[in-house]
Amino acid sequence: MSKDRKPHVGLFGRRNNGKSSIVNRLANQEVAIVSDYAGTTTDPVKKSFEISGFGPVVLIDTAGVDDEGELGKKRVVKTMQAIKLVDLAILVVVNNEWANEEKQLVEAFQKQDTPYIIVHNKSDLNKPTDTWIERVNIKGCSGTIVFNTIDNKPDELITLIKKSIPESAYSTPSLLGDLVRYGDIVLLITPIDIEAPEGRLILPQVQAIRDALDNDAICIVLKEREVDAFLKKSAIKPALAITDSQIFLKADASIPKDIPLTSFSILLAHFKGDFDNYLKGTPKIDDLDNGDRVLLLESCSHHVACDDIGRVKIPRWISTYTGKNLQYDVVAGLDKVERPIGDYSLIIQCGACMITRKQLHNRLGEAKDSNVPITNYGMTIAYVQGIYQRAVAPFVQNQKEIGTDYL
Ligand SMILES: Nc1nc2c(ncn2[C@@H]2O[C@H](COP(=O)(O)OP(=O)(O)OP(=O)(O)O)[C@@H](O)[C@H]2O)c(=O)[nH]1
Ligand SMILES: [Mg+2]
Repeated sequence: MSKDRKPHVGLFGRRNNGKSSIVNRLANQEVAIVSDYAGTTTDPVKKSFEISGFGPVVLIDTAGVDDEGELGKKRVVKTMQAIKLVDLAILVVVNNEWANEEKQLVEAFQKQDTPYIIVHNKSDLNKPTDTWIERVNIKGCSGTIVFNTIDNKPDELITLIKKSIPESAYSTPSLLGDLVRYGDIVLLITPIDIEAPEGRLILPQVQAIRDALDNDAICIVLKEREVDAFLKKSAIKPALAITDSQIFLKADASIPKDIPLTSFSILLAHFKGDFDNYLKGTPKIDDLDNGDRVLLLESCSHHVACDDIGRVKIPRWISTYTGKNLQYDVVAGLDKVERPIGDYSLIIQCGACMITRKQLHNRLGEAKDSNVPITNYGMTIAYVQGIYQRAVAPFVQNQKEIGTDYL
């Protein structure tokens, strides 16, 4: 599903603040040139190594953002561009500085949705004041560290880096990556009913087609009522079938058991959702009891098909499956959830095709912190229809991870 990659961490700040010295501390060796000449590091430099207690990482050391002159300005542009490359930024500050240089960097991190931490370096010379700590620890900042590279161990910094790097930093995601190979045939079952938008396919379907082509696979797109005849007539054995979640049962009956079958929604859940948590959360449907509240999170506010599935179908299916009297709330778009998240016994997130991975993970963060079980639209539908194991199997190597006890 994804290619392993090393998380990228960038060091930013004014010249001479000790960015390169911090790189060396983290690497536990002299990988970067350090000197008291302001402007030692000129271009962004990538250093790939293993941080003890953390693992492999790519550190990007940059030129100071307060560089001057014609050449200096060019360096600053390069430094700012490097923000795009990093999964986490470390802003290195000394002497309680908090002026334009720092503010502009923070603004750029926020604009690019890049998590950042702040290191107050050279604290052996000047300690940060409480006022400074309070001032810099604004929304979006994942934490501050009082540090010096002379005699401080980097352990606390490494722990903060670990905590602040998003999961997405460890992989380059591909929707179908590990599921299909060169020349494989993928069957995409897409109902064209009244809920289908006029004259086009919906985003997850388009994304799946594109991803299959990127993986040099061959796509066959057909409606659910054509599947039986097609398989019989063509003698083609697809490597994978992907169906719209709403016709899971029909697809399950039509697609021979030796062909992996999943849904667009589960594909997306695995691609950009919190899949491991969804796997843990889905079987919690069985624990729902009379009076429990279920929250359905829809990421878009305009899609009629999702609207109906979130507001009508999923509640109906869950109620039928559990036989319990449950309360359902639907929150659309990125609207605020009015009730405290702890009021909910289960959260069901849609495929989130309209929002970014970062937005989705931010949105689910609170639920995760409050230990409220989370699942996904497609996984819920598969679960209550009794085809969950088959639907998630393509993504799960070890069957135990699926939580088959309930089956
Ligand atoms: N006292 C003290 N000096 C430090 C500390 N960290 C770095 N230095 C010194 O500060 C100077 C600049 O350090 P560098 O690591 O080169 O700083 P930099 O931010 O990479 O600088 P540029 O590459 O010029 O932007 C060097 O002389 C370091 O030895 C620290 O925590 N305390
Ligand atoms: Mg440097």
